[in-house]
Amino acid sequence: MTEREETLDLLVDAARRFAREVLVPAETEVQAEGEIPPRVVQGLRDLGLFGMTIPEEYGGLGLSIYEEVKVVQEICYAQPAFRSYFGTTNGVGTLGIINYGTDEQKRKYLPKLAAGEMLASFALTEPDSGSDAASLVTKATKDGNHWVINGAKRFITNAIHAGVFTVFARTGSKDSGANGISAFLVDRGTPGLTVAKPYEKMGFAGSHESDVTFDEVRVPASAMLGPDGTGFKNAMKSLDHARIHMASVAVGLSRRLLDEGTKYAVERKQFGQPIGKFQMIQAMLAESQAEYLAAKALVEQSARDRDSGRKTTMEAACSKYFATEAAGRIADRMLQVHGGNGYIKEYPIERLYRDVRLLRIYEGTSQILQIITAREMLREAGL
Ligand code: COS
Repeated sequence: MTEREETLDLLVDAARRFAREVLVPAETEVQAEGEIPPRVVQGLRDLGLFGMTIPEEYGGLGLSIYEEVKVVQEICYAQPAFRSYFGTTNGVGTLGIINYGTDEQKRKYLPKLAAGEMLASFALTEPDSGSDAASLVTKATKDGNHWVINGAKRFITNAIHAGVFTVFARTGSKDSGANGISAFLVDRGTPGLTVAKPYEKMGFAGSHESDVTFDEVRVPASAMLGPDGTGFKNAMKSLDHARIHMASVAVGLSRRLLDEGTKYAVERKQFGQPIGKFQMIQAMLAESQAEYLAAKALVEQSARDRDSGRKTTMEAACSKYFATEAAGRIADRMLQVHGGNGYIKEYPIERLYRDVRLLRIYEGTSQILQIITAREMLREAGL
Protein backbone atom coordinates (compact mmCIF):
# COMPACT_ATOMS: atom_id res chain seq x y z
CA MET A 1 0.00 0.00 0.00
CA THR A 2 1.38 3.43 -0.93
CA GLU A 3 1.56 6.27 1.57
CA ARG A 4 -1.20 8.03 -0.39
CA GLU A 5 -3.47 4.97 -0.16
CA GLU A 6 -2.83 4.74 3.58
CA THR A 7 -3.74 8.42 3.99
CA LEU A 8 -6.93 7.85 2.00
CA ASP A 9 -7.85 4.89 4.21
CA LEU A 10 -7.45 7.07 7.29
CA LEU A 11 -9.59 9.83 5.81
CA VAL A 12 -12.30 7.41 4.64
CA ASP A 13 -12.34 5.82 8.08
CA ALA A 14 -12.57 9.23 9.81
CA ALA A 15 -15.42 10.23 7.46
CA ARG A 16 -17.23 6.94 8.18
CA ARG A 17 -16.97 7.44 11.94
CA PHE A 18 -17.98 11.11 11.72
CA ALA A 19 -21.05 10.24 9.61
CA ARG A 20 -22.20 7.48 11.96
CA GLU A 21 -21.28 9.05 15.30
CA VAL A 22 -22.01 12.75 14.67
CA LEU A 23 -24.09 13.27 11.51
CA VAL A 24 -26.69 10.50 11.82
CA PRO A 25 -27.49 11.43 15.47
CA ALA A 26 -27.87 15.11 14.36
CA GLU A 27 -30.41 14.31 11.62
CA THR A 28 -33.58 14.86 13.67
CA GLU A 29 -32.22 18.16 15.02
CA VAL A 30 -31.54 19.34 11.46
CA GLN A 31 -35.08 18.33 10.44
CA ALA A 32 -36.54 20.35 13.32
CA GLU A 33 -34.31 23.43 13.00
CA GLY A 34 -33.73 23.50 9.23
CA GLU A 35 -30.06 24.34 9.88
CA ILE A 36 -26.81 22.42 10.16
CA PRO A 37 -25.62 23.05 13.75
CA PRO A 38 -22.35 25.06 14.05
CA ARG A 39 -20.64 22.16 15.90
CA VAL A 40 -21.30 19.92 12.90
CA VAL A 41 -20.01 22.53 10.45
CA GLN A 42 -16.85 22.77 12.57
CA GLY A 43 -16.49 18.98 12.43
CA LEU A 44 -16.72 19.09 8.63
CA ARG A 45 -14.03 21.80 8.63
CA ASP A 46 -11.80 19.79 10.97
CA LEU A 47 -11.95 16.85 8.57
CA GLY A 48 -10.81 19.17 5.77
CA LEU A 49 -13.93 18.44 3.72
CA PHE A 50 -14.40 21.99 2.41
CA GLY A 51 -11.06 21.66 0.62
CA MET A 52 -11.34 18.11 -0.73
CA THR A 53 -10.98 19.11 -4.38
CA ILE A 54 -8.84 22.23 -3.84
CA PRO A 55 -5.11 21.77 -4.63
CA GLU A 56 -2.79 21.42 -1.64
CA GLU A 57 -0.86 24.58 -2.57
CA TYR A 58 -4.03 26.55 -1.75
CA GLY A 59 -4.65 24.74 1.53
CA GLY A 60 -6.94 21.98 0.23
CA LEU A 61 -6.57 18.20 0.42
CA GLY A 62 -6.00 17.94 -3.36
CA LEU A 63 -7.92 14.67 -3.62
CA SER A 64 -8.29 12.86 -6.91
CA ILE A 65 -11.91 12.27 -7.99
CA TYR A 66 -11.61 8.61 -7.02
CA GLU A 67 -10.49 9.66 -3.53
CA GLU A 68 -13.26 12.26 -3.39
CA VAL A 69 -16.02 9.74 -4.19
CA LYS A 70 -14.70 7.32 -1.55
CA VAL A 71 -15.02 10.04 1.12
CA VAL A 72 -18.38 11.37 -0.12
CA GLN A 73 -19.94 7.89 -0.02
CA GLU A 74 -19.11 7.72 3.69
CA ILE A 75 -20.42 11.20 4.53
CA CYS A 76 -23.64 10.50 2.60
CA TYR A 77 -24.46 7.62 4.87
CA ALA A 78 -26.13 10.51 6.71
CA GLN A 79 -28.88 12.59 5.12
CA PRO A 80 -27.53 14.44 2.08
CA ALA A 81 -28.08 17.99 3.39
CA PHE A 82 -24.84 17.70 5.42
CA ARG A 83 -22.90 17.18 2.19
CA SER A 84 -24.71 20.08 0.52
CA TYR A 85 -23.15 22.45 3.01
CA PHE A 86 -19.64 21.75 1.77
CA GLY A 87 -20.68 20.35 -1.64
CA THR A 88 -20.90 23.56 -3.66
CA THR A 89 -17.51 24.64 -2.32
CA ASN A 90 -15.96 21.39 -3.56
CA GLY A 91 -18.07 21.08 -6.63
CA VAL A 92 -19.62 23.48 -9.09
CA GLY A 93 -18.97 26.60 -6.96
CA THR A 94 -15.19 26.12 -6.96
CA LEU A 95 -14.26 23.85 -9.87
CA GLY A 96 -14.49 26.77 -12.31
CA ILE A 97 -11.92 28.70 -10.25
CA ILE A 98 -9.62 25.66 -10.17
CA ASN A 99 -10.01 24.98 -13.91
CA TYR A 100 -10.14 28.51 -15.31
CA GLY A 101 -9.02 30.93 -12.55
CA THR A 102 -6.02 33.24 -12.83
CA ASP A 103 -3.33 32.96 -10.13
CA GLU A 104 -4.76 36.09 -8.54
CA GLN A 105 -8.32 34.65 -8.46
CA LYS A 106 -7.05 31.37 -7.04
CA ARG A 107 -5.03 33.14 -4.33
CA LYS A 108 -7.97 35.38 -3.46
CA TYR A 109 -10.56 32.63 -2.99
CA LEU A 110 -9.18 29.11 -2.73
CA PRO A 111 -7.42 29.28 0.68
CA LYS A 112 -10.56 30.68 2.37
CA LEU A 113 -12.79 28.16 0.59
CA ALA A 114 -10.51 25.25 1.50
CA ALA A 115 -10.57 26.27 5.16
CA GLY A 116 -14.38 26.47 5.12
CA GLU A 117 -14.15 30.15 6.11
CA MET A 118 -16.04 31.07 2.95
CA LEU A 119 -18.62 29.13 0.92
CA ALA A 120 -18.99 29.20 -2.87
CA SER A 121 -22.17 29.04 -4.96
CA PHE A 122 -22.81 28.28 -8.62
CA ALA A 123 -25.34 30.57 -10.27
CA LEU A 124 -26.35 29.03 -13.61
CA THR A 125 -30.07 28.15 -13.45
CA GLU A 126 -32.64 30.89 -14.11
CA PRO A 127 -36.44 31.01 -13.89
CA ASP A 128 -36.73 30.26 -17.64
CA SER A 129 -33.44 28.41 -18.16
CA GLY A 130 -33.07 25.07 -16.38
CA SER A 131 -32.23 22.00 -18.48
CA ASP A 132 -31.63 24.32 -21.46
CA ALA A 133 -28.73 26.04 -19.74
CA ALA A 134 -27.47 27.75 -22.92
CA SER A 135 -30.70 29.79 -23.12
CA LEU A 136 -29.87 31.89 -20.06
CA VAL A 137 -30.66 35.61 -20.30
CA THR A 138 -28.77 37.18 -17.38
CA LYS A 139 -26.78 39.89 -19.15
CA ALA A 140 -23.31 41.31 -18.52
CA THR A 141 -22.54 44.58 -20.32
CA LYS A 142 -19.04 46.05 -20.66
CA ASP A 143 -18.65 49.54 -19.13
CA GLY A 144 -15.05 50.74 -19.35
CA ASN A 145 -12.99 48.49 -17.12
CA HIS A 146 -16.07 46.96 -15.51
CA TRP A 147 -18.93 44.63 -16.32
CA VAL A 148 -22.49 45.38 -15.22
CA ILE A 149 -24.65 42.31 -14.52
CA ASN A 150 -28.46 42.26 -14.62
CA GLY A 151 -30.71 39.24 -14.26
CA ALA A 152 -32.10 36.58 -11.95
CA LYS A 153 -30.89 33.13 -10.89
CA ARG A 154 -33.01 30.39 -9.35
CA PHE A 155 -32.51 27.53 -6.83
CA ILE A 156 -28.96 28.56 -5.95
CA THR A 157 -27.68 26.17 -3.28
CA ASN A 158 -25.94 27.84 -0.32
CA ALA A 159 -26.64 31.34 -1.70
CA ILE A 160 -27.50 32.60 1.80
CA HIS A 161 -24.10 31.40 3.06
CA ALA A 162 -21.91 32.06 0.03
CA GLY A 163 -19.02 34.52 0.04
CA VAL A 164 -18.52 34.18 -3.71
CA PHE A 165 -20.79 33.29 -6.62
CA THR A 166 -19.70 31.90 -9.99
CA VAL A 167 -22.26 33.69 -12.14
CA PHE A 168 -22.98 32.79 -15.74
CA ALA A 169 -24.13 35.72 -17.87
CA ARG A 170 -24.54 36.53 -21.52
CA THR A 171 -21.79 38.80 -22.86
CA GLY A 172 -22.64 38.07 -26.49
CA SER A 173 -25.74 39.07 -28.42
CA LYS A 174 -29.22 37.79 -27.51
CA ASP A 175 -28.97 34.92 -30.00
CA SER A 176 -25.30 34.07 -29.30
CA GLY A 177 -26.21 30.69 -27.74
CA ALA A 178 -23.70 28.72 -25.69
CA ASN A 179 -20.68 30.61 -27.05
CA GLY A 180 -22.01 34.00 -25.91
CA ILE A 181 -21.91 33.10 -22.21
CA SER A 182 -19.14 34.12 -19.79
CA ALA A 183 -18.47 33.35 -16.13
CA PHE A 184 -17.84 35.95 -13.41
CA LEU A 185 -16.78 35.77 -9.77
CA VAL A 186 -19.08 38.02 -7.78
CA ASP A 187 -18.46 38.67 -4.10
CA ARG A 188 -21.23 38.64 -1.53
CA GLY A 189 -22.10 42.20 -0.54
CA THR A 190 -21.55 43.63 -4.02
CA PRO A 191 -24.20 46.38 -4.35
CA GLY A 192 -27.22 45.20 -6.35
CA LEU A 193 -26.81 41.49 -5.47
CA THR A 194 -29.78 40.23 -3.45
CA VAL A 195 -30.35 36.77 -2.02
CA ALA A 196 -33.97 35.77 -1.32
CA LYS A 197 -35.29 33.67 1.56
CA PRO A 198 -34.61 29.94 0.93
CA TYR A 199 -37.38 27.87 -0.68
CA GLU A 200 -39.45 25.47 1.40
CA LYS A 201 -38.90 22.05 -0.13
CA MET A 202 -40.18 18.49 -0.03
CA GLY A 203 -36.94 17.24 1.57
CA PHE A 204 -33.28 18.12 2.07
CA ALA A 205 -34.01 20.05 5.28
CA GLY A 206 -30.90 22.00 6.26
CA SER A 207 -29.83 22.62 2.66
CA HIS A 208 -30.73 26.11 1.49
CA GLU A 209 -31.68 27.06 -2.09
CA SER A 210 -32.58 30.66 -2.94
CA ASP A 211 -33.17 32.99 -5.83
CA VAL A 212 -30.42 35.54 -6.43
CA THR A 213 -31.02 38.79 -8.30
CA PHE A 214 -28.51 41.07 -9.96
CA ASP A 215 -29.56 44.67 -10.36
CA GLU A 216 -26.83 46.75 -12.00
CA VAL A 217 -24.14 44.70 -10.22
CA ARG A 218 -20.75 46.20 -11.16
CA VAL A 219 -17.68 43.99 -11.10
CA PRO A 220 -14.16 44.78 -12.32
CA ALA A 221 -12.96 43.21 -15.59
CA SER A 222 -10.65 41.04 -13.45
CA ALA A 223 -13.76 39.26 -12.07
CA MET A 224 -14.27 37.45 -15.36
CA LEU A 225 -13.44 33.76 -14.99
CA GLY A 226 -11.72 32.40 -18.09
CA PRO A 227 -11.85 34.13 -21.49
CA ASP A 228 -14.97 35.92 -22.72
CA GLY A 229 -17.42 33.40 -24.22
CA THR A 230 -16.09 30.30 -22.42
CA GLY A 231 -18.59 30.33 -19.54
CA PHE A 232 -20.80 27.54 -20.90
CA LYS A 233 -17.87 25.17 -21.41
CA ASN A 234 -16.62 26.08 -17.95
CA ALA A 235 -20.07 25.15 -16.52
CA MET A 236 -20.25 21.88 -18.49
CA LYS A 237 -16.74 20.88 -17.41
CA SER A 238 -17.61 21.54 -13.77
CA LEU A 239 -20.81 19.51 -14.19
CA ASP A 240 -18.88 16.58 -15.72
CA HIS A 241 -16.93 16.39 -12.47
CA ALA A 242 -19.85 17.24 -10.18
CA ARG A 243 -22.09 14.54 -11.67
CA ILE A 244 -19.62 11.84 -10.63
CA HIS A 245 -19.57 13.39 -7.17
CA MET A 246 -23.37 13.50 -7.11
CA ALA A 247 -23.53 9.85 -8.16
CA SER A 248 -21.40 9.00 -5.12
CA VAL A 249 -23.92 10.86 -2.95
CA ALA A 250 -26.56 8.44 -4.26
CA VAL A 251 -24.31 5.44 -3.55
CA GLY A 252 -23.67 6.53 0.06
CA LEU A 253 -27.35 7.12 0.64
CA SER A 254 -28.24 3.77 -0.94
CA ARG A 255 -25.97 2.01 1.57
CA ARG A 256 -27.80 3.74 4.41
CA LEU A 257 -31.22 2.87 2.95
CA LEU A 258 -30.17 -0.78 2.62
CA ASP A 259 -28.91 -0.88 6.19
CA GLU A 260 -32.17 0.63 7.48
CA GLY A 261 -34.21 -1.91 5.48
CA THR A 262 -32.09 -4.89 6.52
CA LYS A 263 -32.16 -3.90 10.19
CA TYR A 264 -35.93 -3.58 10.06
CA ALA A 265 -36.26 -6.97 8.31
CA VAL A 266 -34.37 -8.56 11.22
CA GLU A 267 -36.25 -6.76 14.01
CA ARG A 268 -39.82 -6.77 12.71
CA LYS A 269 -41.79 -9.98 13.32
CA GLN A 270 -44.96 -11.03 11.49
CA PHE A 271 -46.58 -14.44 11.22
CA GLY A 272 -44.37 -15.54 14.10
CA GLN A 273 -40.97 -14.80 12.57
CA PRO A 274 -38.69 -11.92 11.43
CA ILE A 275 -39.98 -10.60 8.09
CA GLY A 276 -36.44 -11.09 6.69
CA LYS A 277 -37.24 -14.81 6.59
CA PHE A 278 -39.84 -14.20 3.87
CA GLN A 279 -38.64 -14.56 0.31
CA MET A 280 -40.53 -11.53 -0.99
CA ILE A 281 -38.68 -9.33 1.52
CA GLN A 282 -35.43 -11.09 0.59
CA ALA A 283 -36.06 -10.34 -3.10
CA MET A 284 -36.39 -6.62 -2.36
CA LEU A 285 -33.17 -6.66 -0.32
CA ALA A 286 -31.24 -8.68 -2.92
CA GLU A 287 -32.34 -6.59 -5.88
CA SER A 288 -31.41 -3.43 -4.03
CA GLN A 289 -28.02 -4.79 -2.97
CA ALA A 290 -27.21 -5.73 -6.58
CA GLU A 291 -28.14 -2.24 -7.78
CA TYR A 292 -26.11 -0.63 -4.99
CA LEU A 293 -23.00 -2.67 -5.86
CA ALA A 294 -23.42 -1.96 -9.58
CA ALA A 295 -23.80 1.79 -8.95
CA LYS A 296 -20.77 1.83 -6.64
CA ALA A 297 -18.60 0.03 -9.20
CA LEU A 298 -19.73 2.32 -12.02
CA VAL A 299 -19.11 5.51 -10.04
CA GLU A 300 -15.67 4.43 -8.82
CA GLN A 301 -14.62 3.34 -12.31
CA SER A 302 -15.86 6.61 -13.85
CA ALA A 303 -13.86 8.52 -11.23
CA ARG A 304 -10.72 6.53 -12.09
CA ASP A 305 -11.32 7.17 -15.81
CA ARG A 306 -11.59 10.90 -15.20
CA ASP A 307 -8.47 10.86 -13.00
CA SER A 308 -6.59 9.28 -15.91
CA GLY A 309 -7.28 12.45 -17.91
CA ARG A 310 -9.93 11.05 -20.25
CA LYS A 311 -12.98 13.13 -21.20
CA THR A 312 -15.73 11.45 -19.20
CA THR A 313 -18.84 13.40 -20.15
CA MET A 314 -20.65 10.16 -20.99
CA GLU A 315 -19.39 8.22 -17.96
CA ALA A 316 -20.37 11.09 -15.65
CA ALA A 317 -23.86 11.23 -17.17
CA CYS A 318 -24.27 7.42 -16.95
CA SER A 319 -23.01 7.36 -13.36
CA LYS A 320 -25.37 10.03 -12.12
CA TYR A 321 -28.26 8.62 -14.12
CA PHE A 322 -27.81 5.04 -12.94
CA ALA A 323 -26.82 5.71 -9.32
CA THR A 324 -29.59 8.22 -8.62
CA GLU A 325 -32.30 6.17 -10.36
CA ALA A 326 -31.10 3.10 -8.44
CA ALA A 327 -31.19 5.07 -5.18
CA GLY A 328 -34.80 6.02 -5.94
CA ARG A 329 -35.77 2.38 -6.48
CA ILE A 330 -33.85 1.29 -3.36
CA ALA A 331 -35.58 3.98 -1.26
CA ASP A 332 -38.95 2.84 -2.55
CA ARG A 333 -38.27 -0.86 -1.79
CA MET A 334 -36.79 -0.17 1.66
CA LEU A 335 -39.82 1.92 2.55
CA GLN A 336 -41.99 -0.98 1.40
CA VAL A 337 -40.02 -3.34 3.67
CA HIS A 338 -40.95 -1.00 6.55
CA GLY A 339 -44.68 -1.21 5.67
CA GLY A 340 -46.80 1.40 7.48
CA ASN A 341 -43.89 2.29 9.76
CA GLY A 342 -42.01 3.52 6.70
CA TYR A 343 -44.61 6.23 6.21
CA ILE A 344 -44.34 7.84 9.63
CA LYS A 345 -41.72 10.32 10.77
CA GLU A 346 -40.50 8.11 13.63
CA TYR A 347 -38.33 6.14 11.20
CA PRO A 348 -35.53 7.76 9.16
CA ILE A 349 -36.69 6.02 5.99
CA GLU A 350 -39.57 8.52 5.62
CA ARG A 351 -37.25 11.54 5.25
CA LEU A 352 -34.53 9.68 3.31
CA TYR A 353 -37.23 8.73 0.80
CA ARG A 354 -38.08 12.41 0.35
CA ASP A 355 -34.42 13.47 0.21
CA VAL A 356 -33.50 10.93 -2.45
CA ARG A 357 -36.10 12.30 -4.86
CA LEU A 358 -34.06 15.42 -5.57
CA LEU A 359 -31.02 13.49 -6.76
CA ARG A 360 -32.74 12.62 -10.03
CA ILE A 361 -33.37 16.30 -10.75
CA TYR A 362 -30.52 18.60 -9.78
CA GLU A 363 -27.16 18.90 -11.57
CA GLY A 364 -28.85 17.39 -14.63
CA THR A 365 -32.19 15.57 -14.71
CA SER A 366 -32.19 11.86 -15.59
CA GLN A 367 -33.64 12.77 -18.98
CA ILE A 368 -30.88 15.30 -19.77
CA LEU A 369 -28.30 12.71 -18.69
CA GLN A 370 -29.83 10.17 -21.09
CA ILE A 371 -29.66 12.75 -23.89
CA ILE A 372 -26.00 13.51 -23.12
CA THR A 373 -25.16 9.78 -23.06
CA ALA A 374 -26.89 9.01 -26.35
CA ARG A 375 -25.37 12.08 -28.02
CA GLU A 376 -21.85 11.00 -27.02
CA MET A 377 -22.51 7.43 -28.24
CA LEU A 378 -23.91 8.57 -31.56
CA ARG A 379 -21.14 11.16 -32.04
CA GLU A 380 -18.54 8.41 -31.58
CA ALA A 381 -20.45 6.33 -34.13
CA GLY A 382 -20.21 9.20 -36.62
CA LEU A 383 -23.69 10.79 -36.43
N1 COS B 1 -17.35 19.68 -21.67
C1 COS B 1 -16.77 20.65 -22.45
N2 COS B 1 -17.45 21.32 -23.42
C2 COS B 1 -18.75 21.00 -23.61
C3 COS B 1 -19.41 20.01 -22.85
C4 COS B 1 -18.64 19.33 -21.86
N3 COS B 1 -19.20 18.39 -21.10
N4 COS B 1 -20.69 19.92 -23.26
C5 COS B 1 -20.84 20.81 -24.24
N5 COS B 1 -19.67 21.47 -24.45
C6 COS B 1 -19.38 22.49 -25.47
C7 COS B 1 -19.69 21.93 -26.86
O1 COS B 1 -18.56 21.26 -27.40
C8 COS B 1 -20.04 23.19 -27.64
O2 COS B 1 -18.85 23.86 -28.01
P1 COS B 1 -18.55 24.24 -29.56
O3 COS B 1 -19.67 25.15 -29.98
O4 COS B 1 -17.23 24.91 -29.50
O5 COS B 1 -18.58 22.94 -30.28
C9 COS B 1 -20.73 24.06 -26.60
O6 COS B 1 -20.27 23.60 -25.30
C10 COS B 1 -22.24 23.95 -26.68
O7 COS B 1 -22.55 22.60 -26.47
P2 COS B 1 -23.93 21.94 -26.93
O8 COS B 1 -24.20 22.32 -28.36
O9 COS B 1 -23.86 20.51 -26.58
O10 COS B 1 -24.99 22.73 -26.04
P3 COS B 1 -26.47 22.35 -25.73
O11 COS B 1 -27.21 23.60 -25.51
O12 COS B 1 -27.00 21.40 -26.76
O13 COS B 1 -26.25 21.61 -24.31
C11 COS B 1 -26.92 20.18 -22.52
C12 COS B 1 -27.21 20.79 -23.89
C13 COS B 1 -28.11 19.33 -22.27
C14 COS B 1 -25.66 19.34 -22.55
C15 COS B 1 -26.72 21.26 -21.41
O14 COS B 1 -27.60 22.32 -21.59
C16 COS B 1 -26.90 20.69 -20.02
O15 COS B 1 -26.04 20.00 -19.48
N6 COS B 1 -28.06 21.00 -19.38
C17 COS B 1 -28.32 20.63 -18.01
C18 COS B 1 -27.91 21.75 -17.13
C19 COS B 1 -27.91 21.31 -15.71
O16 COS B 1 -27.38 20.28 -15.34
N7 COS B 1 -28.52 22.12 -14.87
C20 COS B 1 -28.63 21.80 -13.50
C21 COS B 1 -28.37 22.96 -12.67
S1 COS B 1 -26.71 23.33 -12.49
S2 COS B 1 -26.38 22.83 -10.63
